[in-house]
Amino acid sequence: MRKATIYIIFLVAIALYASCTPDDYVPPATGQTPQEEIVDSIINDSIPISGGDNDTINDTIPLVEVNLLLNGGLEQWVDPQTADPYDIPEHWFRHNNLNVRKNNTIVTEGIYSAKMESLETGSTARVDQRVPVTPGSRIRIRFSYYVEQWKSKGARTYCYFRTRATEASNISAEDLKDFYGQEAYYIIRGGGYGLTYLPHDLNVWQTFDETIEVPPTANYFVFGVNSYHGTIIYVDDCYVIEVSE
Ligand SMILES: [Ca+2]
Repeated sequence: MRKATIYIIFLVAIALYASCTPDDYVPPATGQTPQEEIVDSIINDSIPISGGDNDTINDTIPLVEVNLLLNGGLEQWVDPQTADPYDIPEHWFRHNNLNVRKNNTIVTEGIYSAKMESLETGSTARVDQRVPVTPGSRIRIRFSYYVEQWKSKGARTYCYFRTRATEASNISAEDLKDFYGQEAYYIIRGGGYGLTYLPHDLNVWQTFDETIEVPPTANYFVFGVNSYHGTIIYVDDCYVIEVSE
């Protein structure tokens, strides 16, 4: 057979193979609702892991089913009473001040968010909730925030790990810094990996999303966000998720 003929046959074979390549392949329906697909797409986003390695999380469990926080969307609030006028989000710690208010105008999930505005110097606006965690596991911390006004120290995460449920068993900041190193420590007391305070573009919803290892002695985690005097932020759509390896 002449070389030219062989060459033509070769080209035709390549063309036939290419025509069978599924460029227009459509995956079969998964049976998921659009909401579940959105949730999966959120959690399937690749996330940098604390410590600077290149691992990613590909957990397909719907986010809504693994949130360790109760009322993470800040939708349920205790109705203020004359004798108890404070806005208290259900399942979150109560703080007897007016620094945190139920808000229905600047919201990114549901119909309510928490407006955090310290009303006097030295009085921190704080939302926080304790959840049980598995020692040595990894947790993903994700929440949305909206900065309306920023001054000096602004706002940051302020979280604790505890050996037991009580405040007295908080693991010290020094021990946490030794365990994580200063850069990763800022995930739980700052604005994320390497950042002292939350990034604060004004008047836009931003997302904090970091993953961190639970110390081997910790059985509880207290998720918390602090906002300091002169700053006004809104917090909504909070998650603490135990990440499967
Ligand atoms: Ca909400």
